[in-house]
Amino acid sequence: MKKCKGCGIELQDKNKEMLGYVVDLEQDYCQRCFRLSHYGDTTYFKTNYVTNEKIFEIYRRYSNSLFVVIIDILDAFVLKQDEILDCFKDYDVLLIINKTDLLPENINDHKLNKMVSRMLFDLNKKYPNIKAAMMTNKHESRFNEQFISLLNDLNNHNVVFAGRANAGKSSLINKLLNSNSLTTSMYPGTTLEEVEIFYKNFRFIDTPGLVDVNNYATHLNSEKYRLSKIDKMIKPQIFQLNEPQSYFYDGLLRVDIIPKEKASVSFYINNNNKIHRTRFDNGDDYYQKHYCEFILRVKPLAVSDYSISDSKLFVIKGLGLVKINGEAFVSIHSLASVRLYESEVEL
Ligand SMILES: Nc1nc2c(ncn2[C@@H]2O[C@H](COP(=O)(O)OP(=O)(O)OP(=O)(O)O)[C@@H](O)[C@H]2O)c(=O)[nH]1
Ligand SMILES: [Mg+2]
Repeated sequence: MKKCKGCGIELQDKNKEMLGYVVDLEQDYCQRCFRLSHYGDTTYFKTNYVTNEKIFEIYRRYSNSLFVVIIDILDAFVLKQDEILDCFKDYDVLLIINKTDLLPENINDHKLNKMVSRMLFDLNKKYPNIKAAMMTNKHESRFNEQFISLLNDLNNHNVVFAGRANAGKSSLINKLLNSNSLTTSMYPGTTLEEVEIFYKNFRFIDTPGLVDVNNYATHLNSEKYRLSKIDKMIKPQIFQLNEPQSYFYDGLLRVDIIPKEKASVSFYINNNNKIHRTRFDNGDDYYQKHYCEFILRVKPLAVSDYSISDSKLFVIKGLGLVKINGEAFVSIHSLASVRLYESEVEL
């Protein structure tokens, strides 16, 4: 049985419409990987192929390995409230906080180090199986060297790269190998099966990504996902307010803020999308008038109310962050199927 070198799917030359299709079984990459890598073509994306149960089965098969668990920095803000690390509680874990290059400029290395070490200190109490942690994009030139030396210290030659879909697992292995052999893409669900790669004295195992039902990505169509995914260093959009205001991020998010006196709100979202602001009294009107823009949404927005007294950071997974300063009453309207998180980490 021959498998695709990019995504791990079993290759077949019988059915063009099915995953794993190749014209000739001599080929190393399936049609889906080829078209995805060369043309960014997502026609062959089947969102329901990978299930978490199937991934847990893979993890169990490699239970004596070291698990390199890769976390997107924007998810890392709420790692303590997230259940992802429970999936690895029986395994030795090397935690990688990835994509720190997306954070805005004002979060310098010092601030980031402080944030991450505080978070790890707390996490380690609950998860003593986290043996080490690293951040990517910091001291990038020495990352590979430091990573390999850490693997040698941890003394396990079987290394599974695991975590949520799109966290950057396959990209990280490519970076370590200095190659493009694994298929990567901006869409979640790229890797379909485990892929084994031998490197130096290690056996690396790339795995498909766990589906996160609390992430906007799981609920958006590919067009809306592409437009709202944060893929560059965030430039926050900041607003001051001393009267009630409503803020709209297309049809994806609405934030109503009723300040006691003065307040400010910062949106950390994809830079190409502009937040629309209107007076709170006009909020419902605006929402109705622009409803057809919001039709791309697959689920209605649900409202969560908060009374805040100084500064609060809300994490809307897969969409961004909203930071509010000041004493205020806040209503956040987000996709009903997505859980809102309040971050304990200060930005
Ligand atoms: N900005 C930034 N983007 C990254 C980084 N690492 C990976 N990416 C991007 O994140 C996206 C997902 O990368 P993949 O390597 O395909 O992620 P994955 O975890 O293998 O995804 P699945 O196979 O779907 O589970 C791609 O668009 C990568 O270019 C990083 O450090 N910084
Ligand atoms: Mg992958």
